[in-house]
Amino acid sequence: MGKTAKSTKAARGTVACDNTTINLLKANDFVAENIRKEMARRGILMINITSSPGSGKTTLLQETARRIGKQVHMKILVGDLETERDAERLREVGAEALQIVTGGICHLEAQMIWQAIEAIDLEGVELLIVENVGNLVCPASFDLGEDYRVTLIATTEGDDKPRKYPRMFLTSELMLVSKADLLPYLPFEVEKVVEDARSINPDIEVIEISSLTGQGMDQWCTWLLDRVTEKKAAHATQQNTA
Ligand SMILES: Nc1nc2c(ncn2[C@@H]2O[C@H](COP(=O)(O)OP(=O)(O)O)[C@@H](O)[C@H]2O)c(=O)[nH]1
Ligand SMILES: [Mg+2]
Repeated sequence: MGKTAKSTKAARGTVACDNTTINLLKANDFVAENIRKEMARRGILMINITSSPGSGKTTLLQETARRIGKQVHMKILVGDLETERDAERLREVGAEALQIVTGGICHLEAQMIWQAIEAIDLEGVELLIVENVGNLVCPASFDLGEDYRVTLIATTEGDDKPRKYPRMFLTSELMLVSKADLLPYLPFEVEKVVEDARSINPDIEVIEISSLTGQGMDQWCTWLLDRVTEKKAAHATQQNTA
């Protein structure tokens, strides 16, 4: 390939828009903003759940669906590199879940969410939860158009993670210290994790939870339901002034 041909060819992972090439993250943010507008138009609260693999995201969502699935119309999108396993686990407890298989990509991107929401019926939905691919690194950089980002840190993964993966904690509104039932058996200091997370993001809220014993589940469900109420109130105000 000659030099000229090379220079006019859009690089992989870029979007050519008129004469402007928008880089991958800018393109992601453009789609994320459209998702945010669509969710605002519909009054749907959107939550992006992130964590390392195995920190308890799907188990938490199963337990959440069991507890508030009848009070609030909820749908779940769940991302993984391969398999439909998490969506199946969520459907087993009566949740409406759609699996996004990324085919090897280590995070969800806004355009994947856009495609997924076109494939599901959002009529009457009040809460859309996205379980991101298990990874504390890449998902931190991709805005999905969510209202809130919630990051789990499990007692089993060590209390040094916030400082090692700061961007995830910087961009999250809520940190759930999961598998709290295992605290008596592990060298994990909740105070240290909270201190480290707040040194990065002073506003981050914290709830200790255990999907197994139910510890913190009422607090988490109340947090979610309060945000659903706020979103609906903002939607109603917007419609009245339109
Ligand atoms: N002890 C304990 N184990 C948990 C808890 N939540 C999840 N697990 C276990 O942790 C493993 C990974 O959970 P999963 O929900 O699949 O994590 P994900 O990869 O973040 O979705 C499973 O074996 C769960 O049974 C919890 O609160 N306490
Ligand atoms: Mg999972």
